[in-house]
Order: sequence, then structure tokens, then C-alpha cells
Amino acid sequence: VEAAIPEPQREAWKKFTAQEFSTKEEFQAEAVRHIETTLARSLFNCDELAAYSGTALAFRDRLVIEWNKTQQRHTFADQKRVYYLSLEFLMGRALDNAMLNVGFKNAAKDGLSELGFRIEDIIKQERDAALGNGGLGRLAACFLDSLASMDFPAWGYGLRYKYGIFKQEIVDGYQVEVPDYWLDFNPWEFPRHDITVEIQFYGHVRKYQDETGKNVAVWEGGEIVEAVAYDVPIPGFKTKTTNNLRLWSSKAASGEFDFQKFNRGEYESSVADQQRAETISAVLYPNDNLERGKELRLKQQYFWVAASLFDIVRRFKKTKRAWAAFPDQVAIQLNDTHPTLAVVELQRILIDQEGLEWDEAWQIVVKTFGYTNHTVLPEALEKWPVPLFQNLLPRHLQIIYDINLYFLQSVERRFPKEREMLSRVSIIEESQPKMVRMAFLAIIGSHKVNGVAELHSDLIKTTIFKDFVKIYGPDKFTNVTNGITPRRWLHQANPRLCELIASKLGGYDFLKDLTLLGEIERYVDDKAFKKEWQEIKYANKVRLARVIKETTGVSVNPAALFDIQVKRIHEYKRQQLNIFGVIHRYLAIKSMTAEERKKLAPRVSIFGGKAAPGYWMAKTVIHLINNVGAVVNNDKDVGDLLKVIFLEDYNVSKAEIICPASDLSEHISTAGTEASGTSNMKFVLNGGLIIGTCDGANIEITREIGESNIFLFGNLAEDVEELRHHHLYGKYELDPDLLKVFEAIKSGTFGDANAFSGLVNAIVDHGDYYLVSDDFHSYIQTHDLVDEAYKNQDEWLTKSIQSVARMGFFTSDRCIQEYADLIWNVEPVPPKE
Ligand code: NBY
Repeated sequence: VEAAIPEPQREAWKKFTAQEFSTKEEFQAEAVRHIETTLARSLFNCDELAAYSGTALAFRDRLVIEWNKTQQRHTFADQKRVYYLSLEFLMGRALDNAMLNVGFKNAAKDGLSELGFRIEDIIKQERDAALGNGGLGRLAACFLDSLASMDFPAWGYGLRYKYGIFKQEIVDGYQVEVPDYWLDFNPWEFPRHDITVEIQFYGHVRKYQDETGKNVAVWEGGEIVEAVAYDVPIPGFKTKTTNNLRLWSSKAASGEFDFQKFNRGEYESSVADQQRAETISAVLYPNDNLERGKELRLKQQYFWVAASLFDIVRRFKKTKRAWAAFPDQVAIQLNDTHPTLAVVELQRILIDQEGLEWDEAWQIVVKTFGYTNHTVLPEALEKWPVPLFQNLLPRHLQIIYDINLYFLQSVERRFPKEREMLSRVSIIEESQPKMVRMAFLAIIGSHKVNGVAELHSDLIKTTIFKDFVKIYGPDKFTNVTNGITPRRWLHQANPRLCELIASKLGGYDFLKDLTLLGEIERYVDDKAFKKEWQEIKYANKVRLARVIKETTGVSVNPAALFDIQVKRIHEYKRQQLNIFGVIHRYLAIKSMTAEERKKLAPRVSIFGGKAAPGYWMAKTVIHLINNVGAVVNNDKDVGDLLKVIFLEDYNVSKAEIICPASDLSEHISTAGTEASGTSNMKFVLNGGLIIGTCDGANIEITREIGESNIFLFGNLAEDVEELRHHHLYGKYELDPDLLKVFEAIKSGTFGDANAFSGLVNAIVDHGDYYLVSDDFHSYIQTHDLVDEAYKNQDEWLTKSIQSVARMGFFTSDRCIQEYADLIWNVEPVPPKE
């Protein structure tokens, strides 16, 4: 209530309170007003970008009005809130989503058309908000959509990177990274220069006893950086609830610190300080599933966590409750271990600043946090060197040591005979240098730990976190299988399919209760329905073919089978298996007679995805795909039978065009390595079939849609360890078909063989860790089954329709409901009327 307008003046205020546009004409008036005044453009000077900007600003006004009301309502309701802490929010574009969620797209379309613009062209002007790497970041974005759509009082907290994930260009077949400076025009954020938090780094800890004999620790000295809040409104679908995503930006503290410097005439060095401070939120680290221990990354983590917790605690303190009530008002979810410092920071606030006793504080902390694990890959498990911690966050390191001490003491009491267990579960790894194991800290500091698909949640319990299951019992560990928002991934990405479904279900309710999709299974034998289903898929393929032509210059036949693998490039995801399979197909075509070729179903193999800039092997895979494309696409013997496409700069907005256009998509990770995968869900929801391994959510997708509707192949997770052992120590013969592929590569068919020797040798000489050879035969055989199945279009359509009908489980609304019930214990706060 600071700075509230005094009661007598409120009536005057209310007379002028901002109004939302509610007709096409009012929308047009707002858009034109923004173009003419906010943007200072005119009738004679309005290109599509200006029209986009005016439209976006008009919708932004609408969102912020609802945002204000929602925040007032949630404050008044005074219920428990959820805070989703994620270093990544891969939002994509906001305008189309805003128009669809507030239910005003058709009016906007007509309104823009009367002003001389096509809405599709306007939507395309927006740049993606690409503040994430891949699945983890996109999951956070889907969750925000579900939280708002389901009226949960929830905030996201993240970093406002000046540079999102790099843009990928392909030059001569190689990936080139270009910085993504996306903020020159971003109408969706509200800078809150009045909401700032001072964040401390470095310095030292002074301990003493106060007058009462109590031990006190004071963190002193070091440097201060300022966090500034930027708020992004998150509209729910068919509800007025508009939640908040708060992103922190760093700048030099405006306090006396650099003021003194300035007065001493150290102008240049104070500018340098400014830049150093701004570096913290400058760039998103471009690695997925790899942790590299850079100091700036730890700085980012603490900066963001400390600002967010200060904000959360400040909001709680306004309610004037006792500290013990904190976990009844606040649930904080840790999206992977990246925000784990929040556990330590809350403990520090409670004991050092609020004067609580250790045990009382620790109970509050554990009840507040939940931790979601997204990987079992050892190289992705976060660890920080103790010396780095000691220097950057000396007080936090002390608290970590204390948390560890009390934890290990309790383990020792309960398992006195298991001495080795203590070193296995210690937060501190006794290596050289010692390391802080963030996942262990997250487990110990949370009341629930979840994996993101059934197999994955089982695996973490039996492998990396086995000891903790013994210590805490199995109930602390749970599963919440991932999901995707049907608003973006069906409604927005595939409007025609959505409309067809709605015409049969009598409306769009299924977008809020996806299990209603089940009803369309009644139409699997309806000829007209099937024909329309097929036509929509074809139109979506034509749309993608156009993008392929525009961006690569290659013409592809939309009647061919579109076989798509788009995701970050990673050895465990096995794009190399795919491209080796493509080469195998190419060699087969080359050796066929003209008669044999006629029987073959034409294919387009489409790849897309970014390699982390330092990941040489992943970059080599991209290079190979492009070189194979250059040869195959220009081979007269092959013609339409096979085309190989690498689509550059795969991102959320491209995914919205790609997912609806697949006949088949590939989800072919080594069993046990892909925690869940979420693009598998996007493709199936859009009527594509999938080829995949028994990994991640593929398993549950199979359970839901039926085994006859999916092409599964390859070894099982339970056999992976033994197979790896075999490669290393047994007599192991590589697959003969794969060896022929290697021969072709080595003979220079796809350019300089040396360029690809590392890729081949990983399999031939270095143990084939990802079991490409073991799965190769079953992979190509399964592709033959795909060819056969595709020839029977009617059956293929039946599979497609059945699969979509059975995808209800994979909505992120179901996930959020599970988190709310199992982990957060929160209730929605729906708007009145
Ligand atoms: O999270 C992905 C999983 O690989 C995928 O299987 C799952 O579906 C998805 C959502 O649960 N993980 C992922 O995308 N991870 C990252 O992007 C990532 C980014 C940074 C770091 C680690 C992982 N890091 O340590 O810096």
C-alpha cells in the first residue's frame, strides 16, 4: 500500500481508469494510436514491422490491465503462491499466443486487413524470445501457459539475458554462431526501475557472539551489483488470469560505491565497473546437458536466486505472518539444479537476517522447495569447485558445510555400519579440488524430488540418487511426466487441424481438457473426416516445403514422406544414427535397378538443431548432414526418392511450422539417456507418427496410443551397461551395413573423409558409447516397416487419428495439476464472474 492514492481522490481516478478494447474498431484505434504516437510513424510510413509493433502494443495494454487485476486479486486472496525458478524460459513469439489466449485473433485479423495488412505477415515480424537452450527451457514456458490458464497464482523468475541462444547460420556446411541481440524492440516487457535488489558478491565473513551470547555471522565487504526487475505478462487461455514472469537484469549499484569513485575522478574505471556488472545478465550459456563450471555462470545463478528470494520474502513479510507459515504461503520449484543456491540463500536469510534458529529455519526451507531433475548424464550434473565458492560466496559455503554436517550426522546415526555411504552422499566431493555437488544439495534441501518421465524417475532412484532413496525412503521421490501446452502446439501451430477437431467436438473445450480429444476416435472410419485430415497434413507439408525452398533453395516434393529430427544436436540423441541410416538408404538406391526404384516411397529427411559452440562432435554431425545433402540432393539417379535437408536456426517459431508437417519424426536416443523428450508429444499431437527407442516419454506415449501406432526399435535401457562393457572388453563385430556406410564416408563420397574420422572412430575405436552399431540393424529394418506402412495411406491415417485422439495425457495442464497436488499443495484462484 505504499504510494496509494488517498481515498477521497480514488473516485476521480476510477473515472479515468484504463479500459480494454472490446471491439474491432477499438482495437484498430489503439493500434493506430500506438503507431502514430508511441512509435511516431504515420500513414505514409508504416511497414509491417511498424504494424506489428502497434498491434503488439495494443495487446500489451490489454494484458497489463488484466495483469494488474490478477495481481490485486491474488494479493487479496492471500493464498499460497507458486514460484517457478528457471534459468531458461524458451518463450518464442508472444503476439499470436496473446491474441489466441484472449480470444481476439479473428477481430484483430479483420481489423488489420482493413488497415491493409495480412495478420500472418504481421505475426512473422516478431523475433523469438529465445531465453533457453532446448527442452528444459521450453518446458518452463509451457508450464507458465498452463499455470495461467488454470488460474494458479504463480510467478516465474528468470534472467533477462541481453543475448538469447545464438542464431545458427550454416556456411559451407558448417555451423556459425551469431549473437542474438533481441531487445532493441521488445513490447512485452515492463521495466520496473523501482523494483531493485542489491546483490553482494565476494567479501568475507566475520563471526562473533552478541550481548546474549548468540553466534552471529556477518557477510561483509566485496562488491554490490543491482538487480532490476522486468515483468512479462503471461495470459491464460480463456481466463482473465494474467500471471507474471519476472526477469532480472544486472547493472552497477547506484549507491555510494561508484559515486565515490566518480568523485575521485575515476570516470573510466567506474564505466568499466558498470560494464562488468551488466555482464552478469548479458548472455545465456549455450550448453544443453553439459556443465562447465565457469565463474560467471555461478554469478548468474546467485544473482538471480538472491534477487528472486528477496522479492519472495518481501512479499511474504507484507502479510505479517509468523515465519513458520512461510511454506503455507510459498512453494518454490527448482527447475534442475541451476537455482539450488536458493536453498542456501533462504537458510541464510532466515538465520543471519531474521534471527531464526538453525533447525526452525531448515524445516521451513525443506518444506518450501521442490526439485525437478532433468538428466542422468554424468557430464550434466552440476558441481562447483569449493575454492570458487569460497571466494564468490563465502557465507554460503559455510552454510553448505553446516547443512552437510547435520545431514551426514543423521545418516551416520541411521546407518552406523555403512561408512562408505557417507562419502558417497556427502554434498562435498573429496576430489582435488573439492567440489560442491548441487544435485545432492537440492535433494537434501527439498521435500520432493521428481523426474520427468516414468523410466527416468525410476532410473534416478536406482542409479544416481540410489543412496538417497535408502536414506529418505521412496516417498520423497516421485514422477511427473512432462507435457506440452496444446494452446501453442495445436491451436496456434495447426489452426486447421484444431478447427476440424473443434467442428466434431462442438467447440474448443478440448484445449482446456485435452482428454476430450478421445471423442475424435469415433471418426476413424469417416471417409470425409479422413480426407480432410489428410488434406490438412498435406497443406502443412506444403507450408514447410515453402520454408525449405526459401531457406535452402532445395525443392522437395510434399507428397514424399517427411521424416523429421529436430532437437539440440547431441551424441546421446543420435542424429549420427539417423544420418548413417540416410547414407545407407542412399547407397541402397544407388545399387537399385530402375524397376526397383519405382517401388520405393519418396522421402525427405529433415534435420534441424543447434550444436553447443564448443561441442566438436555435434558440429561434425551437422557438417556431415550438410555434405550428405549436397551429394544426395544433386544426384540424378536419386531424384525425388531422397532429399536431405538441414534447416538452419531451429527455434520455437520454426517448430510451430515443422511439427504439424511431419509424417514421421525421430526420437532415437540411446535407451535410458533422454529424460523425457517433449517434441515427441508435439509431433504426435499434430498427427505425425514416430520412430523411437524405448526411452523417456516414448514409453508412455506408446502405452497411451498403442503399440501398433508407433515404430519402436533398439536395445532396452536395462541392457545398455552390458552392451557398453562388451564393446570395450568383449569381442565385438560392428554391424556390416554400418561398416559399408563408413566405407562410403572414408572413400570421400561426402567430401574430405578426414573431417568425419572422429565421428566414425567414436564408434569403431572408442567403444561406441551411444550404441549406434548395436541399434543400427533394428533401426534400418524399422525404417523399412515405415516405408511399407506409408504405402497404405488409409491405415496410416487411422494410426494418425487414433494417436491424436489418445494424446490427452500429455497436456502440460495435467502436469501442473500433478505438481499442484503432489508437490506444491496449492489451489487455483479463479477470477470472479
Ligand atoms: O529437459 C531436457 C531433457 O534432455 C529432455 O529429455 C526433457 O524432456 C527436457 C524437459 O524435462 N534437458 C534440457 O533441455 N537441459 C538443458 O537444456 C540444460 C541446459 C543447461 C544445463 C544443463 C541442461 N547446464 O548445466 O548448464
